[in-house]
Parts: sequence; C-alpha cells; structure tokens
Amino acid sequence: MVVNESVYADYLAFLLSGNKAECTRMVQWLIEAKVSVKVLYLDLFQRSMYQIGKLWEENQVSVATEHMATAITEGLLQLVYPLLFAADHVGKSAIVACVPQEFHQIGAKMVADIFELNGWDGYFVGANTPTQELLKSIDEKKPDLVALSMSLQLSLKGMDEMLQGITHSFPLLDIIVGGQGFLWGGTEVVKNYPQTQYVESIDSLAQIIKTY
Ligand code: B12
Repeated sequence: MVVNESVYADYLAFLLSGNKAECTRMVQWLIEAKVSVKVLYLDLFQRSMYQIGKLWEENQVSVATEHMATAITEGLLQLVYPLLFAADHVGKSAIVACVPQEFHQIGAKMVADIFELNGWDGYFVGANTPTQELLKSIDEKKPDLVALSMSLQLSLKGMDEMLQGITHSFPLLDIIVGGQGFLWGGTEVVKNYPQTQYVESIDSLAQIIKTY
C-alpha cells in the first residue's frame, strides 16, 4: 500500500504546524492499514523532512519549525518499532554511527531499523560519534558489519578519519557507508578502503543484508 498525495499533504501540514497528535494518529492509522516500514520511512518521513529542508533553505519556514518537525519525526519512528522486531533473529549484528561532526541522525536511525527488520541487531550509537568511541563499541559488540552515515558534504573529512580508524584497528571488518552527503561526491575517498562499500539507499541495503 502506498501513501497517497492527499494523505501526504495532510501529514506535511500537520508536521509544519507542530501538530504531534494528528501526525501520530495518521501514522498509527497507516500502520493499521498495513503500510510497510519502507513506505512509511521513504514516502512519509523522508519525503516530508526533505521538503522541510527545502522550505528552510528558501526561508519559507523558520529554524524553529524545522527543529519541531525533526523532534516529531524522531518520536514517530518509535511507533514503527513493533513492526521491526517481528522478524526471526539471524544472529548477526551491525553498528550504525553518524561520522564525527554529523548531527543529522534520522537517516542513520532508519538504517539501524532496516537491520532489525531483517532479523539483525542494529545498534545505533549516535550522531557525531567520536572515532575512538566507535572503536570501543566495535570491540565490545563484535558486529558483522559497521554502517556509517553522512548527510553533509562537509562531513567527508570525518568520514575519512573514521574509515582510517576502523580499518587500522579492525582491518577485516566490512563497512558500508551512505547518506545524502554523497550526493555532492565522496565515493572516491571510500574506494581507498578495500573493506568499504558505498550503498545508495535503504532499498539496496536490504538486498545486501540478505546476502550475508
Ligand atoms: C533536520 C535537519 C537538521 C537537524 C538534524 C537533527 C537530527 N536530529 O537529525 C539539525 C538542526 C541538527 C541540522 C543542522 C544542520 N544542517 Co540540516 N537538515 C535537516 C533536514 C531538514 C532533514 C534531515 C533528515 O532527517 N532527512 C530525512 C532522512 C530520512 O533522510 P537522510 O538523512 O537522507 O537518510 C536517508 C538516506 O540518505 C539513507 N541513509 C542515510 N545514512 C545512511 C547510511 C547508510 C550506510 C545507508 C545505506 C543509507 C543511509 O537512508 C535514509 C532513508 O532513506 C535536511 C534536509 C534534507 N534534505 O534531508 C537538512 C540538511 C541535511 N541540512 C543542511 C545543513 C546545511 C545544515 C547545517 C550546516 C545548517 C547550519 N548552517 O547550521 C547544520 C549542520 C549540523 C551538523 N554538523 O550536522 C543541508 C545540507 C547541505 C549540504 N550540501 O551538505 C540540508 C540538505 C538542508 C538544505 N536543503 O540545505 N539539520
């Protein structure tokens, strides 16, 4: 089932006005109507946040409105949780982190959820993760995979630093990287790290997870 244009328009209007109650009711209703996690994430949450980013860039909405919409969206992700943990556990795990200086975390949280949806443990360790802290988590959790998220073009330096740190301490660990920061380039940096793969979407990620 898809999210049709009028449902999306209503949701966006509620999100922009900070109407958390109506946004919650709409998401609950879509979950009951068996809309998939992927559709909710891409066609409702991602689409509306990209639109809010565009409106903010064009000075049509304030920073406060954008912050409010972000907070509401982060809360709504939790409504989806019961759908995530239904899959049989396959005994694999991934750590998901935002690279240093990267404060955009909704996409990375979605990535961690996609692992859960496929029966993995998906550990989201946070926005702006210091490399040393990530290394400690890897040592502790011994994941099968590490996923790094980058939303800003400016975060490429942090991505490079993190890839260096991981490959130095855990040379055989598979790493995947993604996020809209790569829209402005950066895949050439990733190619310097043989265990690392750029993945362009959560759809492709789901395919890759299945091959593990
Ligand atoms: C909310 C928001 C913020 C919030 C974030 C809070 C939070 N809790 O996350 C705050 C206020 C912190 C913020 C700050 C800034 N922001 Co901002 N922000 C946004 C906004 C509006 C929405 C982000 C979002 O949640 N998107 C929805 C998610 C679901 O999409 P996503 O992140 O792309 O993730 C999807 C995919 O990319 C993918 N994915 C993501 N990671 C990974 C990883 C892997 C491994 C894989 C496979 C896939 C994958 O999966 C997700 C699902 O499909 C965007 C607009 C936009 N286009 O997104 C701007 C945007 C990202 N911000 C922007 C900017 C410029 C900034 C600031 C520099 C502004 C400033 N001057 O201070 C700061 C930088 C802060 C920092 N150092 O990180 C620009 C970036 C432009 C650029 N060229 O880099 C954008 C695009 C806005 C714009 N139109 O100009 N921002």
